[in-house]
Amino acid sequence: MNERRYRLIGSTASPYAVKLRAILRYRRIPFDWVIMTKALRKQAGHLRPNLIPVLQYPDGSFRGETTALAYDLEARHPDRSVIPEDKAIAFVCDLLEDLADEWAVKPLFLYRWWDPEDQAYVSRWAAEEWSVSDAEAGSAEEIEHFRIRQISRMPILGATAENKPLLEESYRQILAAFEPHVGMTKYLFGSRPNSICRSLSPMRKPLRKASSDWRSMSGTCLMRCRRSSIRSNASI
Ligand SMILES: N[C@@H](CCC(=O)N[C@@H](CS)C(=O)NCC(=O)O)C(=O)O
Repeated sequence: MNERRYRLIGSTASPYAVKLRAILRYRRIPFDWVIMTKALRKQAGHLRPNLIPVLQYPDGSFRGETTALAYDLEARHPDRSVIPEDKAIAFVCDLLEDLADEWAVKPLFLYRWWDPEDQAYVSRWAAEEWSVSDAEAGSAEEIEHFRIRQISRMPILGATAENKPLLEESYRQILAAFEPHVGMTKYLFGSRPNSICRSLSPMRKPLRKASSDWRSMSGTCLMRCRRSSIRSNASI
């Protein structure tokens, strides 16, 4: 490993990995993007909880939890901060980031794993990069293992038939609430990207790819989050 660089170990199928990648890119912190292999899973196996992504620091240590990592990176690298200077706005930003990380992931999970068409698409995509079984990455066995694994986790995320209307409605409400505040030339809370843009924007990508419902929403604020990310050199 290059002594001076971070390594972000994740998967393009993980919104949290893509969130942290956008932060590192926008903040111009040198890093390498690495797919989570079985060997790397073992190396980072001591982390609790053991999730994706993992950031390997230049000193070789592994750490998890994207929000905690984003704050630690703020302490270590002062330039191009994604935390608003005004403390009240920074608090609201934190709250909305929490909404994206802890709630928006529920409709995401539902949209990914509800329809057989979406299940097939996402399991093919993620099984190349996630390595959750002993089967070869990307093999038919790994794809099926991943599909069954994720579907079995739907109740844990609350993505059940009972909750489906609620999750879909709350997702539409989140989009509607953000809609007036995001544009090609404006970010939430100011003139530059912040942590909520970084957190919410990756939710768009899996949803766009996975969900037929999402296809009709492609002109929404999350799409503009994506375009503004590209403009600010923080492409997700
Ligand atoms: N709060 C964590 C959430 C990370 C997370 O839930 N990652 C998912 C993938 S998107 C994961 O690793 N799930 C467990 C698994 O699939 O084994 C963070 O921000 O890093």
